[in-house]
Amino acid sequence: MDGRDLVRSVKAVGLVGPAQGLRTVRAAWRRRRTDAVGLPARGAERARVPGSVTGVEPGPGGGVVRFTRSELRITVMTTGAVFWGWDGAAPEPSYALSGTSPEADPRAVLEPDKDGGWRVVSERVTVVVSRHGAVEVCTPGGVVLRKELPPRWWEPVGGGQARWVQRAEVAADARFFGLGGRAAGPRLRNGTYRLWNTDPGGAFEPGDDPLYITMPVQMVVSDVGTHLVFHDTTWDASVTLREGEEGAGSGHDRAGMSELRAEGGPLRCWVVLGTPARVLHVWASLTGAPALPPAWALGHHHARWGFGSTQEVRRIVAGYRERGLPLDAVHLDIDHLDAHQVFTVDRERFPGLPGLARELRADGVRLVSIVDPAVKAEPGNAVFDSGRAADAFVRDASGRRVRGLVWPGESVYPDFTDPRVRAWWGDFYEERLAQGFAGFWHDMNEPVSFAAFGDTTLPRSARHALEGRGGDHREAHNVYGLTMAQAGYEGLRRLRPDERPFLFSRSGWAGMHRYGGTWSGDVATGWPGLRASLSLVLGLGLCGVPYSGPDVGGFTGSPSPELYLRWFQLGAFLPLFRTHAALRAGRREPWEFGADVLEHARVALVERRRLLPYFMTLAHLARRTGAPYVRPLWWGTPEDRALRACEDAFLLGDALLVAPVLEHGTDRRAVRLPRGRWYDVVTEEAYEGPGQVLVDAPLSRIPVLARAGAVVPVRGRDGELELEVWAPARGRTGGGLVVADTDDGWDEPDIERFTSHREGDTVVVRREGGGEPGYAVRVRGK
Ligand code: NBV
Repeated sequence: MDGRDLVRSVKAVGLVGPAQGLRTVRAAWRRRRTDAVGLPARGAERARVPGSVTGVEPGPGGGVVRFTRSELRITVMTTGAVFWGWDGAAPEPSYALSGTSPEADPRAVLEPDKDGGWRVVSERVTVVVSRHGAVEVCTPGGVVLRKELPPRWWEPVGGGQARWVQRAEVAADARFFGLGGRAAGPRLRNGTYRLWNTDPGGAFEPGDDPLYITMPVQMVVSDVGTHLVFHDTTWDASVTLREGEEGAGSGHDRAGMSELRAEGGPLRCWVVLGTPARVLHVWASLTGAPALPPAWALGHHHARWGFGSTQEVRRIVAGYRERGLPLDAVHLDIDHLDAHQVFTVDRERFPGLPGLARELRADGVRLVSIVDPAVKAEPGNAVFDSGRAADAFVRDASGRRVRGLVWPGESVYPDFTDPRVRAWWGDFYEERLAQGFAGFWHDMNEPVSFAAFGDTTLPRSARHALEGRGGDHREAHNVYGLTMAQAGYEGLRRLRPDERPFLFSRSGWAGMHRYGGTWSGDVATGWPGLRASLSLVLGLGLCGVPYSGPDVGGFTGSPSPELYLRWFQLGAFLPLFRTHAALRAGRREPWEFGADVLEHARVALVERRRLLPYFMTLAHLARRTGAPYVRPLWWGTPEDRALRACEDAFLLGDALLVAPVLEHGTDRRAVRLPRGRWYDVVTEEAYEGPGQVLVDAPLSRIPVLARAGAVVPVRGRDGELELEVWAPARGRTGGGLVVADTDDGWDEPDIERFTSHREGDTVVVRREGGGEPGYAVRVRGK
């Protein structure tokens, strides 16, 4: 047991109590024993590199380059996305891709390059392969964005999974983002980042890594260009990043470096270059469109572990109503279940749930249910009995059902990597829908099994179907949450075909956005946790997961009124706006922190409600273009190094810049502005970018600035959609998009486009193609 294990075992005992504590020790031993028997022993290994080029075979989009000890397939797609795979690796099968295979670019040509190498030339990208297997991805102008050195494999002498390492060089000024949800970002500093979905146990702070969602997706931004790189392997891996150094004109730059070491899986990679917007657009075309949340899910959600009874839920909802505070959803945590068992209800403390749901619904409030994957291993538990009959649970190498320890006690785990099991599990959402739930919150799906030491998950030797290919937990672990989300999403689509499912999941992997969003998980209450909340949302957005948000107020303990308020004010501008806290944590209702906080929180809630049409528009744009709602300041100008360094503010869509207060005792803060004119949305004072300005940040609000010329859809006093237009600077024009949708169904509203310009002192707004805007227009910032 090392130091980390000790901390974890103390935490585990703290969570489950002393009686369970002993069981976590037993569970840890059991997992260790299972692996001792079930995992292949690591014997002697042999190293391998590709060797030298022996020939080529041209094919659509590029072709295959053969080496003495491997072969490399390169395909450039019509979108400009580059795929390359060693040892015969092809794009499929893949958990990340959406299944609609991208089309190879028929115009790309494979031709000889200097020194015995080869290159694939296409309109958007050139890929150069050296004689020894280095792969350079270059812009059409010939600038190298990324150079992958020849890979190295270590192969077990007796056969089996090969480990591999792939090192890449990038520009000296390049900055790294992504790799899933990381608490210490969004810019990823030098260090090693593990790719293994992990419940940190207890609550996490910026230093805790990895967390619940890891993915081998990086966005790399440098002066010469932006690219996204995706190493498509689900296996346990780690990425070491080292930013480069510039030799201050001496010509001796040290390149940036990114090295991926994987415990197995195919060595294959996607690279997309272009602007951040283009890169994510292509990424969404490869991996599928982000799920569109129903309109209500863009409002305010209130959750808590431990409401404890329907009376308490009614009291909270009445508290919001009596104070005139908008509320759209209430989330019930595991305490509403019968002895923590999934798909059950504690009917004593939560009697008549369907009635409660109807009552809340009449007030415009939806109920959301937690769903944990682990099933209590007890005959008589309906899910267990049915899953046993359907052979739905994960087994070990000797064929026994793997048991873990979670909230309901001894539990078994559905194998969501089996399509049959996904269909079986999806049907259980019928029970939830019958209880009146409208949305679903997937938790503990890393998956977690409490353990006093070692990994708090399933044994690495546990067997999984992996879509019929068969394999073990080393390969399936990282996609457990993703495939559970798929099961839930597809089940809901069958059960309620007319409604957009609302689902968000703690764990996931590349591609999870097809099924729903995510949230921060158990972020520690404290100012560092507040900062981590923003890091997670930004980083996930750059990996293609646009809908997320933190536990406002933090998961643990009791935030000071100031911290609570600052968190609330930030949360109001993030896609998932949810207050939540742990069982024994302090209150999180806006009225529990004094009259001032209540009034300031009210302002944030009312502003969120006013901005709902804008959020809905951003949700539609995310689905159609892959662009996240929340974007780093460098989104439109990645070559601006000062913006690249800025981590404490963000763009919400094209129109707004939000500068949250992330420090105690602040009433003014510095804000970095991208170029152009920006208006403080409250004072209407105009600032000119690029540059840094000092802006008031009194307790009553965080600075929000609107881009001059922006046309923003908002909800007017009568509830009708209006256009809020921020005056363009003289001689400039502006505009904005609107997707008017208040629905929860599948209608495809049009994208309406508007332009703004000045005629003398008058600001004129036109619908694209000419004509009146068709909505009330309110001009601001003149
Ligand atoms: O279900 C209880 C909690 C939940 O409130 C939280 O949001 C999840 O992240 N859950 C974790 C399990 C217990 C964590 C200590």
